[in-house]
Amino acid sequence: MHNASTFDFSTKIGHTWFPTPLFTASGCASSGKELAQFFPLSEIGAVVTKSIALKPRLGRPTPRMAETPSGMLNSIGLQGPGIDAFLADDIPWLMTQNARIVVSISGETVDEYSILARRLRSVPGISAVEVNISCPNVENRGLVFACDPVSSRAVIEGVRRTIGGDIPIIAKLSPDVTDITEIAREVVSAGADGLSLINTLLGMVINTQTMRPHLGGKTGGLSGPAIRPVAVRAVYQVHQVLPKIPIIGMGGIRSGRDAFEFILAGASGVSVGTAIFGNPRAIMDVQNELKEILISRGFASLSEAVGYAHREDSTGALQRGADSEESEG
Ligand code: RRO
Repeated sequence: MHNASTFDFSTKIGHTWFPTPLFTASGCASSGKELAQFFPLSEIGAVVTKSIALKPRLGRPTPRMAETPSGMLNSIGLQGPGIDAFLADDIPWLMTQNARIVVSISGETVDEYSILARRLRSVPGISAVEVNISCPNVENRGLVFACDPVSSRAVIEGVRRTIGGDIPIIAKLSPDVTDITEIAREVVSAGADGLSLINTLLGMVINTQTMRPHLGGKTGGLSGPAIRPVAVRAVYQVHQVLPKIPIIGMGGIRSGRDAFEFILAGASGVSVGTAIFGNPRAIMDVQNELKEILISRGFASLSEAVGYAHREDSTGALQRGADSEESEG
């Protein structure tokens, strides 16, 4: 049996190495200032920052959140300080924390993504750039680039060309498409080194007292355990067609067991998002639990477990004590 000191928990995206596969999910921890009160940010794989736009944005009208069965809807609308203030304040602060940093970017046009990439190119201390082409809360659904293979490719090609070869690019995709593998193939051939799967699903709540949409922006992005099977399915499908491409899996992860499910589906890393709102230490809890599960199931490294569910031979799973696995939940 391996133990905590010999087990290799590290993961890689492009040429960047992370000591653990646990990431914050973009948008759920801003730039990490609040989370840093609860644990040292350097102890997780990386902080993935809230998607940053070129200019400061106030976001959508309130209310911006709604509770839903086993989840929540958000309609933030890319509120944020804009790239200048972000580079002046957030990045230097994250560096004082010794955090690994994945910067998430969001543009309204293909050119805006390239301009953002140019701004990041020479900034030291950035481990990767997450290119968010799947925000559901944009004014015009035509701006959800990840719903269209041609637009997805154009954004990623532009960022790749601008940012050069030194910083890995992770494309964040939407589950609201007929075939997510088609978009995944397109962005990878355009130069993405990894994929974040999945962004929120477009949803809606109507207030039955007012008889009107609850959210100021009417529709919002659905997250939390309600979407976990959709996310696991997306990771499984994409890993099947692109087995060498690192995937960061996310969608309703609350425990090490949930994270393990994503790893088995084919994720090389996992992000915790919505769970942070209820438990700011959730990501540390998931990290410790996932490591324990992997060791107890006899894996010598995280990478050995990535995509295990795709193996046809189930005897390995039995040897690893599948009979005694805790109940699904
Ligand atoms: O800011 C948002 O409303 C938002 C974004 Br950018 C996103 O990518 N996903 C989401 O659920 N909300």
